[in-house]
Amino acid sequence: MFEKVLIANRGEIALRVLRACRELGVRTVVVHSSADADSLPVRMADETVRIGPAPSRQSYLNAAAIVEAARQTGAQAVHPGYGFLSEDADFAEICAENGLVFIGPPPQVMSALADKSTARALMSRAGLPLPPGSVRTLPTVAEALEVAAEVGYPVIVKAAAGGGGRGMTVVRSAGALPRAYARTRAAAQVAFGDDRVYVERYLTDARHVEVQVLCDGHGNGVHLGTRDCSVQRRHQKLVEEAPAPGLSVATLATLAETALRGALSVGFTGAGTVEFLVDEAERCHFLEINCRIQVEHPVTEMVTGVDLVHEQLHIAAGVPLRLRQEEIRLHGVSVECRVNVEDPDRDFAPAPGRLERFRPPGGPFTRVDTHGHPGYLVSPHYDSLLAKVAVWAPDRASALDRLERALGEFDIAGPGVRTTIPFVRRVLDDAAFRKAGHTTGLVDRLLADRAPTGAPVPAPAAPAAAANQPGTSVRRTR
Ligand code: MV4
Repeated sequence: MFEKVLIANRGEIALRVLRACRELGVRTVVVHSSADADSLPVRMADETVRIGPAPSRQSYLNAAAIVEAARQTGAQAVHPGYGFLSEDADFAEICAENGLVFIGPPPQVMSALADKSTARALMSRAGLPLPPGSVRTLPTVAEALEVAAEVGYPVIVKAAAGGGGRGMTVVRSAGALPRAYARTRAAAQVAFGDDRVYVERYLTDARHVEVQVLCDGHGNGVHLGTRDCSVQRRHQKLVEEAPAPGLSVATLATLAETALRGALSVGFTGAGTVEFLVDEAERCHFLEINCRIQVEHPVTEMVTGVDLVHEQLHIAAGVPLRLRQEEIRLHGVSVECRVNVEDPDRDFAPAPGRLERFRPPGGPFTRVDTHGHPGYLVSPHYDSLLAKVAVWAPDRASALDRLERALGEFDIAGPGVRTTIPFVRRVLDDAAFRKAGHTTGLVDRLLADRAPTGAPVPAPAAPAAAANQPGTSVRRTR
């Protein structure tokens, strides 16, 4: 195992990785921006290095400064967390050139999978089912029209360099395609410096289901079951659960096996996520592979008992996989929600500020991953994720009840601070969601159901209102 690992991230995931390192007797170096000098991961690290000012470009995305911090401190490996440099093949390459282990797959695998069109071709070759569409990118609008006519409308134009919902446009008819095609290419050129696009049939009313895999550098791999991440707003997940509900045992097994086969076929190593869309007939369609630890990894940890960050560290250190597939058993249900400092009543606009009160939930089978604390100043410079609340229970209904209970305990308050908790509670209350009958359209439906701006907002049910505003004078007897 490594003696010292540099954590090239911030917030809750920096803490999560730090804790795994500590459990394995690995010393930690936390790099940070000026804005995070007083943050919990910095306070808890063995060593810290300030790598730049608040803006991410000059700090958490500053590869040269991170490599220099590793050199100065003698760190042997870099854990990139999620976001920032976690899926940057060039950064992985720079680490290798400087004698540092990048905790993730080899750079060539990362860059092959980062190109969604290449990923499609590779996975198709490995036998994974794809949404109908073109495997090659389409350099002319004529070819795009041809593919769209073959697969039928609606279609989705996707940037090869995109991913995670960035750089895609849904097109309902041939008349609308030329403009959407041109617009997607132009936007991709600006965002990624790469304007190649491809066309797929757009699958409506599907679920977003993903499979967690772990692969070592010796050709071994295991899958750790499925997660449903259909509850998304503008491709930001709000609620995630494991295992994916409402699917047959056969579908779940097929998803897990094909995902692992796909990952192993390209020499994937480390912790990865293979994303699928599952339609009403439970047909599965490969979307993309993510090469990082994901925000929603705790739900998989809670149903498998496997510490995914421990496994990432062992794999990166060259240790053969310590798990055999038959040892991985799924037990019960875990549901997680994200607590973002955003105002659901103002189109989820960032609502950062000083946390005058911060009291996370506790209790049985309740895990809170957060870097928040009373007095913490949430910076406007970064992602708005403040906490994740994940619960476990023997069955889905009990897990949802437990998450409701936990969210009711969460007391977060400060001037200008708002959170996504009230919105997540509407999701948990939704009848279709409760029955596991929801699709990726759930969030838009909930947002459309709301009173238009300017109209009186209906008062929420009394228990929810009271639980949402701890510290008000409302008190109910038990
Ligand atoms: C799709 C799709 C439907 N059809 N591709 C979004 C994230 C990225 N990994 C791929 N995504 C999607 N790709 C085809 N051919 C639906 C999604 C999608 C989605 C779309 C609209 C609203 C919410 C969504 C949530 C998950 C996935």
